[in-house]
Amino acid sequence: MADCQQLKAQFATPSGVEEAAHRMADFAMHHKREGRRVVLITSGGTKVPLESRTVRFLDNFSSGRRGATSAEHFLDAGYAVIFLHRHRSLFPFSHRYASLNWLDALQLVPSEGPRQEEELPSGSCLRVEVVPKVVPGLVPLLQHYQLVKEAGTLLPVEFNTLSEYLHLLMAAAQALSPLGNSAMFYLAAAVSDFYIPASEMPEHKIQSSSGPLQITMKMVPKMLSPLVRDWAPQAFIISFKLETDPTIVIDRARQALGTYRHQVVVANILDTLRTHVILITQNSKTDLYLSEEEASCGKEIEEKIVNDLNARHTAFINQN
Ligand code: 9Z3
Repeated sequence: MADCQQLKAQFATPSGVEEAAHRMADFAMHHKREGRRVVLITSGGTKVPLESRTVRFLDNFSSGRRGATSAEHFLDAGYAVIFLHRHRSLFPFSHRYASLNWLDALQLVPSEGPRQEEELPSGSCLRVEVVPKVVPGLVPLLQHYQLVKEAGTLLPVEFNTLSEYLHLLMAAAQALSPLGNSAMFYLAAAVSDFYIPASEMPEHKIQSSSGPLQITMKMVPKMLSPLVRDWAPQAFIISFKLETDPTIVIDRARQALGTYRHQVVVANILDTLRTHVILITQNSKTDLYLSEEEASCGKEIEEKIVNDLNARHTAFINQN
């Protein structure tokens, strides 16, 4: 089991963590005063370096879509959101246009009047305009995003490596501890189970001339254990369990609940992760599905997950 001191000894504190810790603490205290619940969402994969002057690393498939979409639904439900996400993974609101080349969404038009943006050497003036059909739904989305920005209810915090993730999660747990049971942890990031300790990593790029590569990796300490037991014992904690084999996913989720004794495991299977999840608690199992019809109308399964968890969080607060 890992505690703060052990983790700090195993993973040197990356730069920037202290500053992010202050931002998270200020954010949490502000929203506590406003009477708002706060959810910490972790999102995206982690990068595990194989060399200290890193050229190669081990990564995973997570796009951050689950976390980004869930953040929007938590904001709609009145939560303040700390969005702890992998650098360049999908981001709330903008993820809808993630596959777009922005240059295709913009066009240059001759500019009239005084608010010209760029004067070309020829003396003609042009301004940039959005091509609406390339970015459908942009206006309401932008309005929504700007409202969230004005309300100050979304705090993005970035990580890149496994070590940054671990330190920032620890700092977030400290930041949220004054909120007691009105804090929620929604741990959707796909965190590596394996890493190479700094002391065992080659400094320079591994040479292919040395032949086939064999590496031995250590187990990453299970953060859920100290999180539930020591760092946020009053909070409402949700972990995710991903499997590729549907026959084992429920058992594995129940095992995690038994081991860590937190509130909910959201189980999902790689092939169906956008249309089916199973919410497991100590005494319940709830299947949530997204039908083809719902998907074709732009509905997302995260809306159902967040509605369900919001209700469970209310019951949890009232019970405690
Ligand atoms: C999940 O299961 C998430 O739902 C996904 C979302 C990563 C599948 P995307 O980011 O995907 O929308 O592309 N997250 C947790 C996965 C995980 O690694 N869980 C660990 C495990 O299963 C426990 S914390 O052992």
